[in-house]
Amino acid sequence: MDLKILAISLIYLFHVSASKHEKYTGYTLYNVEILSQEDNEYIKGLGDLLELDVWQFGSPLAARDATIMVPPHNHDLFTKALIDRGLKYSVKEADVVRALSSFESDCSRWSKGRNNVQQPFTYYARLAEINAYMERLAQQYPNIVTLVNAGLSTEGRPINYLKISNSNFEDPTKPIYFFDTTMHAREWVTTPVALYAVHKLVENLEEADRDLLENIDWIILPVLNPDGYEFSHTDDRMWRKNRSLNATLSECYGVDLNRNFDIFFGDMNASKDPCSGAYHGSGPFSEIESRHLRDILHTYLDRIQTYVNIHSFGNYVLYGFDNATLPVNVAQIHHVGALMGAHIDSLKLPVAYHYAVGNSKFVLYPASGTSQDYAQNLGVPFSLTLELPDFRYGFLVPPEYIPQINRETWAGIAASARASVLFYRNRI
Ligand SMILES: *[C@@H]1O[C@H](CO)[C@@H](O)[C@H](O)[C@H]1NC(C)=O
Ligand SMILES: *[C@@H]1O[C@H](CO)[C@@H](O)[C@H](O)[C@H]1NC(C)=O
Ligand SMILES: *[C@@H]1O[C@H](CO)[C@@H](O)[C@H](O)[C@H]1NC(C)=O
Ligand SMILES: CC(=O)N[C@H]1CO[C@H](CO)[C@@H](O)[C@@H]1O
Repeated sequence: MDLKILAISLIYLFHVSASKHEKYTGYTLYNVEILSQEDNEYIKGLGDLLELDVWQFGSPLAARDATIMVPPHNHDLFTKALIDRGLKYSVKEADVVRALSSFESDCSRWSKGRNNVQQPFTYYARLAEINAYMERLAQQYPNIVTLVNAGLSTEGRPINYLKISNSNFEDPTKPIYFFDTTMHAREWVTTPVALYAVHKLVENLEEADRDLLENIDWIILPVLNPDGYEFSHTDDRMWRKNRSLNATLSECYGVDLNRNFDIFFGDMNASKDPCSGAYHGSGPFSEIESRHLRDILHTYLDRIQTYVNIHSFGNYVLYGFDNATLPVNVAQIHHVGALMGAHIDSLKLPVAYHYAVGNSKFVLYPASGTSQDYAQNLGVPFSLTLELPDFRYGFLVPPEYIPQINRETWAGIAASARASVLFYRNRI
């Protein structure tokens, strides 16, 4: 390339990357010690007043801090409000732009080191690469892998999933294990986990894992929110919702898909405000993406034994219901969730939390309209939410950690899948 063109491209790249993060100038990330559910309530209340972005609520049970991003004009009000309530806090990241830039350069360094030979579960791949990988596997392993297009997103991107089965997905004696990732756009580290699971089942099935294909059919959906995911790459790394716009209501884009399901809709800690990160949408299933997920659950309901909605971050395995009523088979759900957490913990890094396992309302914070509660209420025996580790980086998990998260999470998925088989045979 001509040097002048190179220089211009570099300036352009630098400019794009700097201006992309500009909106976070002066934003700060805080840790806040949470001692009770009421403290989370208090934070939630402040959130609406002070335009906070609550990356994660705290858990009094698991002794975990909340992680909260605060805009520059509200730092003082925010810290004053914490002091008023006697909440301890610390600055986790004084300069969010710096953290974003450092994450970005980390990603490009990681990619350069890859020499174009790595598979898309080893880095933060773009949607096109993820879809290409899925297509390639479907072509290369037609006896095991079927690529299904669930439909399009609002902006017309395909929402794809893979069915993986060595019995043509037709054996009624096999349970289905279904999981999805990247429902929230900025939770990038979840999608590699899905692609790695596909890899382990299809391209790299070990002798010791043969039972996972013999005894189970799989549905794996790596990017539930493709518009939001791409937007988080091109425009705003911190985007959470989808990219829908209801111009009659508001100028703000996006719905929190995990508040949009038809269960306790709008009851607990979802937002009616279209500008909020937890906006629940104009009604249950107003969003195309949540409807696609609903339809998969309904289509395969008779055989789905376990559904897992995978998020980042916090090291939790959670289950319903968020209205403080436990499902009747809670003992079995807890057993499967605890197995999952323990298997992940057995491979965890020292810096990571141990997994906390329990009801989402009691362990963390109640939310309404989640796919977890929807699936549980629909009749999926084990419906879980898995929150992956962040190693203290929040959503900006450096790519060096991807192989670790893939490996440990796969151990948890495999263990819970094996347990599902026994319960399915006994119809629990
Ligand atoms: C987002 O929300 C809009 C409307 O609220 C919906 O029509 C659309 O299907 C959703 N999905 C995407 C990817 O925008
Ligand atoms: C937009 O909002 C209005 C008012 O709540 C609602 O009646 C309408 O169905 C919404 N449209 C979409 C596409 O969600
Ligand atoms: C909570 O929701 C579940 C599932 O819909 C329902 O069975 C239960 O009765 C509800 N509990 C309360 C207290 O409303
Ligand atoms: C701010 C808010 O809506 N908080 C609610 C969260 O959910 C709990 C449990 O239902 C309610 O008690 C809070 O009022």
